[in-house]
Amino acid sequence: MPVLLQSLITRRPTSSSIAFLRLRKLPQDKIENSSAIIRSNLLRTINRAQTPLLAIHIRPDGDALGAVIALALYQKARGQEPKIFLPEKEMAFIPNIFKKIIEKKGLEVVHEIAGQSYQDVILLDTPGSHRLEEPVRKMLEEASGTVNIVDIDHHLGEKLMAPAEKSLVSAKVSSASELLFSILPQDQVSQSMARCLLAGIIDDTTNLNFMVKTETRTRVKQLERLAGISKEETYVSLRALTAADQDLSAQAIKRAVTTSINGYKMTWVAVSQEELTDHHANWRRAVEEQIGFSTQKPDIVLVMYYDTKKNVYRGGLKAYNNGEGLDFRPVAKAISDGGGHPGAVGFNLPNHDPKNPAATVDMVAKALRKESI
Ligand SMILES: [Mn+2]
Repeated sequence: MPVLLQSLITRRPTSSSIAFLRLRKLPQDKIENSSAIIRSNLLRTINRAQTPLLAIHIRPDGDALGAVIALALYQKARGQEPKIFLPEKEMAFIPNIFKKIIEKKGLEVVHEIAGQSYQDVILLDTPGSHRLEEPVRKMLEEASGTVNIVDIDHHLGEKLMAPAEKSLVSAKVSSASELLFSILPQDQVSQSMARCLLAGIIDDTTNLNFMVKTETRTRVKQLERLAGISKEETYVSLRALTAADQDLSAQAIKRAVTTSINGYKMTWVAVSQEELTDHHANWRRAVEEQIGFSTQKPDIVLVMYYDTKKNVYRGGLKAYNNGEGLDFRPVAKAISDGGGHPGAVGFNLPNHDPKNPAATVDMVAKALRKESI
């Protein structure tokens, strides 16, 4: 065996290699890190950054958007020049409630980073660097050490993306929006900022049905006052629900039926072709998540409905509560060559009789049992 290899294998740590290990910056996990010192650290950096880049996670949800837009509004009002990074392709998916504020307040959104250098980067609602948009991740990797990174997040367990003293991480809040609200000076939260923060909390909590923490309700009440709009109105505009959607959702939820499958609680609801008009658009997600996040705590939600675009009855299975972790893909495949994600699948129901939805439920239940769910 070559001497070098031999020495590598048999090497014992010397005193200098131990010192090296101690000095080396080991990757640290995101743990609760929200002391008063961290909060004031964060606010100081937020207040000082002259032209920061603000970035959020890929495929941003309402919480990420609400938090990043609220922060941009706050900094802009103080005379700073924040830039929000959002890929061009995401622009079409930004809910109107946010789009209007970006336009009305003239917030700067950038789609590229190439060539630009930023002294400060503020990350929001992003669990780890694998959830950053590619250009942002690349820039942070290349500029390692020279960029001042700040992180505001409510996901624990992933790797830190900023130094611990610049990472405000807390799971005592519902959302990044709530966390940001908790550090901003109350008298500097404008109506537009409040609308964004409220929308962020309502999106992550599905209208306060999920992840509600000790102070969430109080903060939502404060934000409703500052925003001059209720959480219900916010939920409706976030989900882009029409009046017809709201009526249908309410009716559908009332008639939902719960049954048991191999120890899992499955709640189902059926919506027929006759119930749907041109005024219905986004009712399905509202029905499904309001059932899923309800106090009944079903593990599986089955929605059977007429798909007005595909002109066929379809079914959707979604996992909630104890059902999280189930894989419905084999079931969707078996029913009618359907598919999707493990916990959320769709499939055609060519033999569905809207007058007898229970028969379809039996068929789906059989398929679920057969795939040993
Ligand atoms: Mn979030």
